[in-house]
Amino acid sequence: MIPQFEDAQLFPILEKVRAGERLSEADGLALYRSADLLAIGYMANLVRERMHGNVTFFNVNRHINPTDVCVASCKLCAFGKKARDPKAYTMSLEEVWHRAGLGLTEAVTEFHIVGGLHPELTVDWYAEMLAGLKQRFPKVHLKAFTMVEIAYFAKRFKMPIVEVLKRFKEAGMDSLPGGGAEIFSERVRRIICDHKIDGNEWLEVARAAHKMGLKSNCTMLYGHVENEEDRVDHLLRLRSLQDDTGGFVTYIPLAFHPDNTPLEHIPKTTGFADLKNIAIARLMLDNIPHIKAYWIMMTPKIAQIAQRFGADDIDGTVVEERIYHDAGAETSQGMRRSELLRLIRAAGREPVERDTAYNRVERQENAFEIFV
Ligand code: V47
Repeated sequence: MIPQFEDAQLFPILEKVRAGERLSEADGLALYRSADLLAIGYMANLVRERMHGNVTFFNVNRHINPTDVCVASCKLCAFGKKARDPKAYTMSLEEVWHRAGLGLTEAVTEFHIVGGLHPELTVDWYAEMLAGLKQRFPKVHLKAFTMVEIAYFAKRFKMPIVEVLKRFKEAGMDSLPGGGAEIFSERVRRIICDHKIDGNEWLEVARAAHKMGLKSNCTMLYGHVENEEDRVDHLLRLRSLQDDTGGFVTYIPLAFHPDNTPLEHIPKTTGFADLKNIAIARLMLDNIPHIKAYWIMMTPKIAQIAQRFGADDIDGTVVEERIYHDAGAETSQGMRRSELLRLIRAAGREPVERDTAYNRVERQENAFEIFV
């Protein structure tokens, strides 16, 4: 069957997609330059259903942000604060462990832990935080620290990156989240996150983690001052590292939220752009198993439609999100498990609760509600 495409230039890409062939840089650019969202979504959905059938994955997780104190001053960020800012916070270890336990914690399978680049917290403090969480919640997977935090710790603690990773792995870190990658283009990084590690360093920390057997996610921040070439370059660099290590589990495109950042003049992304970024990722990243439509960032409505545009994951209950809400996100800070199930089913997909490694979690529907 030949589907109706408005943009005839996409037919050669359709042939490649049908044959399971890898798409090129030129294909990536053609996709970004096309307005035929339905054609792009159709192709991404073919790939998504070939890989995951009718399933949409979600998890029951909780975000923990131990501190918002950050030595960096990234223009993209509304979360980080200077230590002298009266609104800045740093939790005590007891507070981290207490907050982790709020609500019905036996339901949670993952803690997602990221924070600012704090100038004073020590390697022992972080290791104790992880060990304390593991001791109190031995069944919960600790997905902790972006590549940017790991690189900063290495510099500040004067330890090689592999030693930092090793220390945290021994303390209980199970994997790493995908944040901090932003966009690898140096020209763009100079504008949105000057002084942060560069794209190559981000990739090298990920490589070191993967080599040690730690899996991670990966992200791309879009919708600010980047162009189509920057986005395709970013995807290809992730794909290339994945060819080497196989360590990325999930890719999450992150839409820039401008409120309360120095880049507030930039308009918010559109639903069209959000869906296109999901679909093009599914088409270009043929070696990364999962594409996540993060509902906090895209809104539950777009994340739901994204399940027909290439995404196979919608993230989880989250419970207490700060990074996007400081930047003006209007979504709620958490979602009940029953609501996730409803959204997924209404998109005609079969919801499957997963743990961080995408093993199925079996439990009785509505046997509990996790919430604070
Ligand atoms: O690293 C910061 C981005 C990331 C803004 O691995 C912003 O499963 C938009 O990485 N507007 C944190 N984006 C979120 C993240 C994430 C989220 C969900 C799941 C996973 C995962 C990872 O958010 C930061 C940065 O790239 N960010 N400020 C902002 N104003």
